[in-house]
Parts: sequence; C-alpha cells; structure tokens
Amino acid sequence: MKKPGSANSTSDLRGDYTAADAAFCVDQDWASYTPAMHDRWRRLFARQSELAGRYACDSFVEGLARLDCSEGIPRFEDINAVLHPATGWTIVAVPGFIPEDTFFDHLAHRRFPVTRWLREEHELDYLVEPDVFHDLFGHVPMLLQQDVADFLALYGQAAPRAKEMGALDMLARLYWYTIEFGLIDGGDRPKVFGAGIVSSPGETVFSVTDRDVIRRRFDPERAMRTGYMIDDYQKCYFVLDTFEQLAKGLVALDFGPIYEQWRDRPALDPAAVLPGDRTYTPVAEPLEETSR
Ligand code: HBI
Ligand code: FE
Repeated sequence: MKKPGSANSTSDLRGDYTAADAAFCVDQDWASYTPAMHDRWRRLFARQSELAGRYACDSFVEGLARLDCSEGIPRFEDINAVLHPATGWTIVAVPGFIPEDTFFDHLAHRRFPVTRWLREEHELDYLVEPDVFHDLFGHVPMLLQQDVADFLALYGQAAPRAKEMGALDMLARLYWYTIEFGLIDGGDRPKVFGAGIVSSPGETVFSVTDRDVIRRRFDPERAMRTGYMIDDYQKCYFVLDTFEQLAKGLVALDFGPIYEQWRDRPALDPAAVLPGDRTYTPVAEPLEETSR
C-alpha cells in the first residue's frame, strides 16, 4: 500500500485495485499524499476556481465555496460532513475507473465514486481518465445542488433497465451531455456546470466563448442520440434552461419507447444539424477573454 519516501508515489497508487472491496471502494489514505501533491492541487484549484468564477453557473460557484478544499487535497470525510446533510450524497474513494454496473449502483444509492489519486505534473492541462481533481472539484460542487443531486441518483436507478433493453450507450450519452459537459442558460450567456468542462482550463473558456461551436437547447432524446468526443473538445453542447429540467423533466419521461426507437441506430454526428434542433444563441455581449 503506502510507500513512504518513494520518489514516484502517485504512480504507486494510481489504479491500484488490490486493496479494493467488492464495491471497488478503497481507503482514501489521505496521509499518503505528499506535500508536492497538495501543492499541485492548490495550483490546479487556484487556476480552475478563478475560471469557474467567470464561466461557471452560480450553483457551481456556491457549491465550491461551501467545500473547504483550496488548501490541498481534502479529506473525503470533511467533504462528506458538508455534502451528506445537504443532499444525502456521500463520496467514496475508488482506485480509478470501476465497472459500469458498480458505478451505477453507487449513484443509485447516492454514493459518488471519487478517484483517490492525483494527476502528475505533466498532466495538469489534460487527462483522459478521471483523477481526484476531476472527480472532486468537478463533480462535488454540483452534488450540493438539489435537482442535480436527485437527477444523478435517478440516473443510477435507471441503468438496470437501460442495460436490459440494450440501451446503455444512450443513457451514457445523457450523462455525458449533462453531468460531464452540460451548460446552463445564464441569461445573457451560457454558463458551465459539467464536471468535464469545469475541470479543464481550455474547455471552460472554449465551451462558453467559442463563436462557432454548436450549442443546442437541452432535449433529452436528442442528447441520447448524439455521439461525443472523448479526446477533444466537444463539437456540441446542450444548454439547460433550469436544473429542474433534469430532476422533474426527466422523471416524467418514459425512456423505454425512446430506447426502442433509437437503440439500434448509429449515434448522430455531434456536429449534425437536424430539423427541430433548437439552437441556443446568447445575447452577443463581448465575453471576457482569458488572460492565459
Ligand atoms: N468509474 N471511477 C469511475 N468514474 C466514472 O466516471 C465512471 C466509472 N465507471 C463507468 C463509467 N464512469 C461510465 O459507465 C459512465 O460514464 C456512464
Ligand atoms: Fe466525471
């Protein structure tokens, strides 16, 4: 497990599944984080929280302020002391990617799996797999928002049926275009709430300010049919009107017929424009340029 004094201790712990229990949970082992890791977290936090202040939605900014995590990698128990009383969620430590079924089962029970290891110095800007910064900084502030918190639990509960119907890909796209890469209407401009955007310096600015990228008003069926980019900025984003659209709107929707209609067809090109798409066009007010 912990190897004190190791020159390369992040790698030692990255993706170590040997200590995981049946639900793929591990101990966070907070004491094993080195001063260099806490310092790296502080720099990531300073950069991304400054960008979030300008580009993220109010709920994200308020949620982040309620979590005390500017000074280093937080103890998960301290996060849970804030999170659990607020929306009934807890975070649990995991070694990295975990099987889909297990992931969904955690969500269904209001447990959010948070990867315990932190990205290395050369990965500050971009990382393919989730690490503790993406999972905690990106996801947990929004778990303090009641509609998002309720939606994500219902999402986990919806997974077994989607799997049974052979439509897990469609459900995964809904997650992608909301929880990971969602935008919400901020009145005169889109605001960021998706964890994949808000934990990325480049995409935070791109998703909100790029003049050419496609922004569509949120439509769950459209999102479930739309393919996505896993190794580049998204070619399209969906923009919510309100978070109630997730919690209340999606509960009222029967996914069964939607799965049946689309599950056997290939995903749509994210850049395709379809009749019936409702484009989101923010009032063209000059957007702040990033100084970086
Ligand atoms: N495991 N740790 C972790 N984090 C994820 O985001 C995750 C996962 N396993 C499966 C999974 N995501 C996907 O199935 C979802 O993105 C749909
Ligand atoms: Fe994520």
